[in-house]
Amino acid sequence: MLEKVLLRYFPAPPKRCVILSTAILSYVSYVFATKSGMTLNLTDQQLTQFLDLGYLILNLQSVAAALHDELFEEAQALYSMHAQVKDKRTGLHLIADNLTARSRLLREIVDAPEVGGALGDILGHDYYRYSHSFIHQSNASDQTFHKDSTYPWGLRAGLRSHRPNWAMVFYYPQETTVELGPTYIVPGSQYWNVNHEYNGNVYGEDRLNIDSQQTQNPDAYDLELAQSVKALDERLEAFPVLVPKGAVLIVHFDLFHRGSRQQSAQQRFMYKFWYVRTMEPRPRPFKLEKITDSRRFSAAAKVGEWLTHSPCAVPTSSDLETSDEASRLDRALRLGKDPRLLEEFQSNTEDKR
Ligand SMILES: O=C(O)CCC(=O)C(=O)O
Repeated sequence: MLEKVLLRYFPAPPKRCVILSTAILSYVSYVFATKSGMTLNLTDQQLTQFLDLGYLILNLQSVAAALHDELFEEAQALYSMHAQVKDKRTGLHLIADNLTARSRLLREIVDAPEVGGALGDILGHDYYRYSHSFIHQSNASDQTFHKDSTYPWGLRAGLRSHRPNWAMVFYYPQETTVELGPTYIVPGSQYWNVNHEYNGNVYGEDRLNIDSQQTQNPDAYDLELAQSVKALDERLEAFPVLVPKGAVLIVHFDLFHRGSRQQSAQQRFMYKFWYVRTMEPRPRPFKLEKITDSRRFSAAAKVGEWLTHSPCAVPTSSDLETSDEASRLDRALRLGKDPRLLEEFQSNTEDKR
């Protein structure tokens, strides 16, 4: 219908009309979805934060507070059943995978308009919830910083991408303090890498200090973990996600993060979900705002342009000198079409890419 109207008033070649009408329709449906209250879309500031720092914290105003207590109890019950089951695989199925299919209460969280709006803006409105999910309980151990494997259960497969083709949702059914063992994240680390693509390695979680063992002295280990972040990039800094009951953390799939040890008798649960994009990004109005580390500007702008079809002004540069990974990436993205770079990006070895 829209195409017919456009053809009557703008007698352009049909292909151009189709492109124009698709763009207008996408824009109109974006505005309609935003205004109608079906989802709560991200502001430019929130989307910029996601592109820059790789995470967003959402408080779900649309959900009754009592729901979080019920989901805390549900996690507790599943973990006590898990402790009693002898067969490891059966036990694991109680706390992992297809969790939303088994819990009506949990569906209220993932279906909340705040979650749907954010995921719709990051992954496109036809996003898909992958079957892998997990209820994490803090325990006596500290995890090392890692990116989740690109295949469930720690296996190595697929490629990482600056573009948000995948994202994770962490949901906390209780207020989370340092004593309870919060998740630590490294804001901005979604664009920096470690190379673990050596011979025969099937370990998919790209861990920092991969061979490290938790020491007896927790303070010394905290320091070692903080130093592993500095070794990746001097300007990166991890922080604990201390959130009120019922908060949701949305993270870029490649953000470095870790679980931390429990320092109190109280339990802490975190429900984790993986989400995936199923369609190319559609146009939406967007203005990139301030980026906290100028070395991330080109990456945020390039990904922002791809994600929204709105221009984000990537400055050009002809400097190919290398120093730290952050600056190399920044220059690479500014150079854009340099054939030497395209060749390196298509290399089969992670070192070169
Ligand atoms: O338990 C947490 O807070 C984090 C768990 C985690 O890092 C993971 O499952 O990848």
